[in-house]
Amino acid sequence: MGVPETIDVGSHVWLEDSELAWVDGIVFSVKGHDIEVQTSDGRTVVAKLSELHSRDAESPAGGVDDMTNLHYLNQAEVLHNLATRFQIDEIYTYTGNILIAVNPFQALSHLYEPSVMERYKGAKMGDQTPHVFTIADIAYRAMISEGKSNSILVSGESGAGKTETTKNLMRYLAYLGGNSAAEGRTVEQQVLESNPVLEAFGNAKTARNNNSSRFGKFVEIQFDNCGRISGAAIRTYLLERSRVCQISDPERNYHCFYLLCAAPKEEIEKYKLGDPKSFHYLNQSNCYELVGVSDANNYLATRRAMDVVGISEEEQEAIFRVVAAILHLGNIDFGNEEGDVESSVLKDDDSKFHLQMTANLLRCDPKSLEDALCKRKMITPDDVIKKSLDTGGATISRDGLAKTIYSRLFDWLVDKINVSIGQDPKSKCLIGVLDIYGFESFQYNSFEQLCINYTNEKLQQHFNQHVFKSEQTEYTKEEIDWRYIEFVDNQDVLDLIEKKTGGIIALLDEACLVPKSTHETFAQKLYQTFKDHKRFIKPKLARSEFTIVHYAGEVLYQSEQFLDKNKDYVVPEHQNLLSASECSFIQRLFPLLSEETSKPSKFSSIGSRFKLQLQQLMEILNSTDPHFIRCVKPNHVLKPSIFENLYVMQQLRSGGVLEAIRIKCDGYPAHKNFDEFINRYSIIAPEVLTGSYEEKVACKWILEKSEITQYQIGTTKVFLKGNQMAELDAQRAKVYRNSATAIQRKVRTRS
Ligand code: AOV
Ligand code: MG
Repeated sequence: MGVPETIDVGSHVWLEDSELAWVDGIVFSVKGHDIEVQTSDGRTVVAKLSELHSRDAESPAGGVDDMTNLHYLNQAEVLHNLATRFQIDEIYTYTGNILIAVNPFQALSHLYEPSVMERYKGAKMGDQTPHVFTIADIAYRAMISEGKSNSILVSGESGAGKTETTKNLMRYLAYLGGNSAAEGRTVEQQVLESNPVLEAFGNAKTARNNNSSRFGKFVEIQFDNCGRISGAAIRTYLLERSRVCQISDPERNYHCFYLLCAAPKEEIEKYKLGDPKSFHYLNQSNCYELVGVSDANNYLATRRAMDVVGISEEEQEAIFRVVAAILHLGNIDFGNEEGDVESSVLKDDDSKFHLQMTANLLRCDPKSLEDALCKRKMITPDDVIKKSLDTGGATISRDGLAKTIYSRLFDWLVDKINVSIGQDPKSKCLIGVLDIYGFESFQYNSFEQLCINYTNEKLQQHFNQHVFKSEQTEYTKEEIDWRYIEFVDNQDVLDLIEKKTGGIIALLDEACLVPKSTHETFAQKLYQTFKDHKRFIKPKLARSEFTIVHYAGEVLYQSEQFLDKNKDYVVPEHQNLLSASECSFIQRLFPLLSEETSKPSKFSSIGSRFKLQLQQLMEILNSTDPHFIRCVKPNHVLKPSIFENLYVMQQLRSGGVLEAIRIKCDGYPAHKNFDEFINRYSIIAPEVLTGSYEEKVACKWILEKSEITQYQIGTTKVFLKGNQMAELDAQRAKVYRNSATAIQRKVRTRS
């Protein structure tokens, strides 16, 4: 892309560099294929033509708003443009109609003030500096004028700024569609305040992001005929359950645990809490506090947000009581009675205290809780017996209970918010905003990472299809002269994961159903099945690990916990314990099940359900007009003003931004049907309308009269380069102006 074909001495160039991606320099001499470049950092380097890109030495100091307007369109210029803008806090840049948002890692509050929203209201792309508000505004106007649902898809890797961007989009939509005359809590307030509530329970500090979303979210904002927000629905996807009882340094558990430990004194006393360091579920990591964040303030803010979304005082009390119970539950340890390693008992007085506390808070019987943790009912041909679990089994049982309670609590919150905001059954149009966990590649990648990365593959394909396929299919259909642009299609990765028979999820389900399977037999099955798959790698000497070559890079997965994590199964002892709780809130989290659904043989697959949810999401997205925002993380250290070139470059490449730029510019960004084109522009050449005329010929004539070159005429449409439509509009406006002046003159001479 953009490599010069020949080069002269004195040319300004970008030179490939292993550390900076590109350095700028000037061609000093050309000897055959060897080009000597003097770089701005004082080196002389001999390079090949293919290692150079043209550099625009006269580029505007503040960069350009839209990459498609770059004088030289190449990777180095694109990167330089983003970096230049980033240094002056211009974090938003368009690439055609895709918005690129670089995370500033500092509060730029002047960008989001109400007066700024006012300014962006109804403004066209290009009228104002690029902004998320423009994207929201365009989606809103398109929805009103075309009566069609729109969606805004925010993507980018973990910590790139998706959630913050989504919140700004929602604030702006609430501003546009808000009902200032309404009394009491408005729908839009509830929609906005659902964010802090869900973040308290579904976000946590990870190695990549201090406020990482550990669930996916699609918010459908519904509008009435007048364009006012009339309802909303929040769908969430796969909360990471393992975090509740397992974290590693320097991560944290879900925010709500730390918020509650920082609650006012009465609550701490009531729940017998205290220092987060004293709880096993929190002290597996050394990180307790977040820089610049007050858990105490956030606790109060979360309670206020809960009020707004319609969670009653009693419900809030029950929610935090359950959160406290989980902390105490995690501190119950198990030991053996002398000489009996097969069974387990409470380890010490401390464990007895925490058991008592957990039972109190969950409003259940302490002895039943102890039995539910340490014993299992076994059905033999003759009898039903209670078998003791060993200490390992009891610990797994304890953690399983904690995860189940927490995920039921989270689902309850989402349902409650949905019921309280309410859906508008009459609404015909919606704007969907998608904020889903970004691509993840950690040192240890488990089932959750597979699901997260699978989601990102799906969305990447949607983006590809939209930007690339739709554009190219159109050109081919219209039989215009068009060079096919190659792009990396990821259908093969998707097949690898989701294919109905023989995909990874299907094989995992199979393994979960066969009693003797282990993660190793599962991995062996993968190795056999995908021996020759381009996107699957068996690492040397691996027994249970595997690598998937994702669109955004390779990820090594450890399969140890895959089988367990894929099983959505609540132990009947836990179910019975909690459905008998004296607290109606907890009872409702665990409604009684029919005998059929509570059988252990009834396997319900989390992976398959997730796959289905994703399919449904894609169906919704496919029925809407999409708008894309690509978030970019400028550095690994989460600090302001640092722009790591190579890291940004990799994100632009893997996110398809570079190819999107190329296709936009190489192709014809503006398309118009013949009749629409004639309707709009025949005023420039009215003679084309006389008598019977052929549409195609008429279009051609209008274009020639306007002195537009390089256009293409397809079988039903006219295709134009980026700025040609604006040029035609300018000519059309001029004709109107002239005729208006002529009419005025006539009127004046008559009177
Ligand atoms: P993510 O949603 O993309 O990650 P976030 O939206 O949580 O990332 O952004 C991470 C952090 O970057 C935020 O907590 C802010 O500190 C900062 N940030 C992002 N955007 C802005 C902005 N526009 N202005 C100021 N600061 C910002 V993940 O949820 O991990 O994939 O699963
Ligand atoms: Mg997020």
